[in-house]
Amino acid sequence: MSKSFNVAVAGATGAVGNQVITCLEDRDFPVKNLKLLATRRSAGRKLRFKGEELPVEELTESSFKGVDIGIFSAGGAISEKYAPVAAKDGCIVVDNSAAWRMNPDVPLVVPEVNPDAVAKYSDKGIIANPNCSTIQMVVALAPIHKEAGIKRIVVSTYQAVSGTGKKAIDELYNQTKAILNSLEPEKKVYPHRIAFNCLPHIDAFLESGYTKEEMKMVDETKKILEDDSIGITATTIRVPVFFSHSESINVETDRPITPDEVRTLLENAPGVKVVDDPSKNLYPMAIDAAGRDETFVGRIRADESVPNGINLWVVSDNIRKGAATNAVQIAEILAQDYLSN
Ligand code: 3JN
Repeated sequence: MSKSFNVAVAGATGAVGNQVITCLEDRDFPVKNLKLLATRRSAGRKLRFKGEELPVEELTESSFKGVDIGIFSAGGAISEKYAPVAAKDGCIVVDNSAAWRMNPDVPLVVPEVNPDAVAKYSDKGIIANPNCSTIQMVVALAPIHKEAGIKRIVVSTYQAVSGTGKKAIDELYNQTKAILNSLEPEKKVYPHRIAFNCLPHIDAFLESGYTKEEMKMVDETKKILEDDSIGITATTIRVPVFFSHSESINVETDRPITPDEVRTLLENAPGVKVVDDPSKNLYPMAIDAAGRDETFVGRIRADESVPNGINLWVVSDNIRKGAATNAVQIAEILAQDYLSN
């Protein structure tokens, strides 16, 4: 019989944690025992897994004893404090926050791109899951980088409110309803109204004028592709969409590559689905990507303003591939390649 594992989900009641539980079930991850962890406020709630109602327990220092894999989606502060505690107890942490991503002793993994980096988990017992906007970009760009060498990336994102969490999903819904009923919309989550609006502001602003979200895309992409020489600049925008982030990406390559070559490369790339037939109005859209695990790519065309330029439109479900699915895929690599003997 193949092995099964004790798994803990930290932040089980949040938007990503909930999806992690669904992904473990959908992908039939070999779970022996599932422990659902959250703050004391959520303890006692019940969540469904494989037809059973499991209790949510309070996350404490002793939560990880006997746990093989801990998937953390409880925010940076919890990860910073509890990931090393869990690792000390022999639990391998797959962390969804930014807390450990740029630590040189922690691998930053997108299974379609750098699965072998998982091996480095043994340094600290922690593996980091990249930011959602980074994940879908590298899934689409890694095959192009391998084939033609990417010199420069200019990316603009159109990010769904679910990236902020449940309260932002409610805010978009409530503001839209209020406005359509000629009522004054309330704002609690974002500094401005998000309904019928776009905010060029995701995460905190830095002295440089960039936001932290923009710099996560720059720094994490270089780490995952193991190439500090790529020039990357990002503009991240919050849009009134519930699920799936969309990205307009312009790349310049070292060697020439045609849009047809890019199309063929991406049609054969793991985790990618090319949707690119403008004659039939076919291109990736947030509403089609929601609930799916693939990264959808379309509008592949030459940027004729530079010698080796390509433009792409890349869409993926930020809660699934951008967070939960990617984390569970990492757990699958651990289970198959590192923990089965
Ligand atoms: O806003 C989005 O669409 C993605 C948000 C990600 C996020 C939000 C709060 C804190 C992160 C992240 O994953 O980078 C963090 C964080 O862990 O710093």
